[in-house]
Amino acid sequence: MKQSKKLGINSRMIHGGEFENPLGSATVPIYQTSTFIFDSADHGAKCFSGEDDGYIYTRIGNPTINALETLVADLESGAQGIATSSGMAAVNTIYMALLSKGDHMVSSAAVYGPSRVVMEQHWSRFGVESTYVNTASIEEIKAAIRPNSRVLYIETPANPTMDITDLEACAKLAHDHGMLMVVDNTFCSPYLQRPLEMGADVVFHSMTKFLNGHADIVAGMIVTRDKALGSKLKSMMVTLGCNMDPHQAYMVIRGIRTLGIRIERSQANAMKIAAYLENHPKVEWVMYPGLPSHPQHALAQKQMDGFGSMISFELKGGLIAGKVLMDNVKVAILAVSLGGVETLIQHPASMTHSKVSAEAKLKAGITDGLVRYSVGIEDVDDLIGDLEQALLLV
Ligand code: LCS
Repeated sequence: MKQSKKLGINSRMIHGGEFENPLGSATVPIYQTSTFIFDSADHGAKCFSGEDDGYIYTRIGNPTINALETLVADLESGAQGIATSSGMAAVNTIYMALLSKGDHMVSSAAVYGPSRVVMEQHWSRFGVESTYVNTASIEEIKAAIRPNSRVLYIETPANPTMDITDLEACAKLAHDHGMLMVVDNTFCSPYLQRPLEMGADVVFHSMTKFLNGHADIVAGMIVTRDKALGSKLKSMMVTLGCNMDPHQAYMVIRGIRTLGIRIERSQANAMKIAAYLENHPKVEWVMYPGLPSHPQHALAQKQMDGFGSMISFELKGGLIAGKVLMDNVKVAILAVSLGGVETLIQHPASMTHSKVSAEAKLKAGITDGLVRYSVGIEDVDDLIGDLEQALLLV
């Protein structure tokens, strides 16, 4: 939709995304095809040379996928969207495009486990170095920067600690040192936080989470602030072959239509649940950016448009008590993933972050007793009642 920039974010989530629509379909059609017919041999050659922007082959481009890419790029205030088969496909496309042998990356210590493990165990085999620090401290980041540092990789709020990093300050620091800043915006979605507007160069998502929102698809998206970087990442994605499928793209477009109302509902629930947990005598601590007790509550207020729906907490009885809780909730589902309409509970130390070394987990604040709770859109009284009955058994 041409004038979409002028509309508010809720309207753009419904009417945004560019696609040709000769038949007047109210929704984006699914072009379930691997390849596209050329008008002539000359036309095919022109498509490959770039003289003609016609579609060639779905790994390279597809109208349904393009509709999603233009939609998310618009929501993130970016120049180009690159859809990927999963969030991890986005992570690896970024690492491969932006880092070479001998380069160094500085990253948040608390990040989604595999984003760190793949760098430390695999990209290191190809000579890429990395240092993991508490990015809530600008001083720690500064101290980690080396002459060969090329990328500052930030996850905020961080999975699963809920630490918040100052995006504007980090973008300035990265650029002062000739580095690119990459932000994993999965926990917020563009509805709550737009890192490109704060100076980031690349933002990406596991769209498996909030953007799709219904726990039925695995998908990823990279968005760049400028076109040249977008072309570089796009050609890497095409070469790696970690493209999205058209049906996947359709599902995410459908999910995004309700992103605003889902987030409003789930974060209102989360605020009440975080306050309930904080006041519960069996709870040791709660980390939720909306609580005044969160160490970066003021920063969260400044750079986020809401506090989201992810909570981490620890019970006074530590891991044993946490396991009793997880085994006894009946409305929340015991499963990994997050950001869906259904409330999920999981144990990062033994599940999503199990492959991160014990030492690294400790340093990043991922304690054995930490329980992660992704709040859905159920009736909040049912969720609190569910926690209440399970906490009685602890
Ligand atoms: N980034 C973040 C912040 C994530 O939470 C995840 C997945 C990814 C990237 C990778 O995305 P995927 O390939 O799964 O689409 N996070 C998960 C989690 O916390 N539980 O299960 C998956």
